Amino acid sequence: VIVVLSGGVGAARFLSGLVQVVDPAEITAVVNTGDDTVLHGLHISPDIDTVTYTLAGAVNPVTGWGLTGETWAAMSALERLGGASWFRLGDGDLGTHLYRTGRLAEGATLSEVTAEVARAWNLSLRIVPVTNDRLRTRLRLVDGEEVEFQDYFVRLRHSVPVSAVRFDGAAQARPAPGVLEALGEADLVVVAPSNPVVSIAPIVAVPGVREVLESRRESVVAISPIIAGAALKGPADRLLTELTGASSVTSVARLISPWAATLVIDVVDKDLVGEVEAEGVHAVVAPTVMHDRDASAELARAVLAVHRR
Ligand code: FO1
Repeated sequence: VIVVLSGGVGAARFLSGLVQVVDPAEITAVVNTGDDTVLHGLHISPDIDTVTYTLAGAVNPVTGWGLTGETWAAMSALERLGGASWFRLGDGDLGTHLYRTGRLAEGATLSEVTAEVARAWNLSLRIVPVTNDRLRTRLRLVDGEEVEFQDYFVRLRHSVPVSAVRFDGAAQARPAPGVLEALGEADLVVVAPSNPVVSIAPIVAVPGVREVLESRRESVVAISPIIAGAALKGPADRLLTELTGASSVTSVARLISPWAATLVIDVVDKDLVGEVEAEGVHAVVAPTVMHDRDASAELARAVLAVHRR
């Protein structure tokens, strides 16, 4: 069994490669819920939906989130009424949020709802939220204001300086059923090329997760989301610079070193192998840019080869 610690778009693309080279029934994605939000009274789980829609072949290929061929009638109606429309919810996507919100109100857990949605899309990999309890990534801006993740990411277009990040609720959160067991028993734990500060860190902040990773550090392989100092998508480079002083594969290595033995870095960063290894992390060089499903499968093969080494 392979467990993949997952954020949104980068993780979804990696998983779309992994399912081509490993039986999906052998894969468990443990997904960040720190980006979850409530808007219009609806519970939205962007990373879970991005992973689900991508593996279903239904994701919008341009944005990497939301459904392909989406229509926007509900958003137009909302705009007419003066409702909040900065977070774009397509008509089909809204169906997912209505279903999730309704099921949670009936008393179902987020893991149950996530499994139901995955089944409806005929997926055979397991998609599990890291926790069924409330977990919210919050960012302190340099002007002192603290905002929730989607406010930072979408409303403020992740273009404002951040002085600190915290994971509200993490200390009280219990791992979702099966998460610690899957991590403890997996042949391999892959850390997807997701933002280490706001996608992977909240997963590791859930009590018990870090401990089990530390205890199995040799089986944990991370993929750097930073290539030549920059993130392909989102604010990982910016946040790493603001919060750790530098954005490079070396800063990623420093963050994961306590609980991951190996970091896969892109070929363009091959000269940084020594720096990464000085952080106590074994560096493996491979093409990591997932242009298409074939490139994703190639990266998945490279990660599996590290493990079989
Ligand atoms: N990202 C945006 O940049 N703008 C949006 O309006 C937006 C809407 C949205 C709706 C549903 C969903 O599942 C994701 C959505 N995202 C949007 C992406 C999301 O904010 C981020 O990709 C993740 O939270 C970061 O991992």
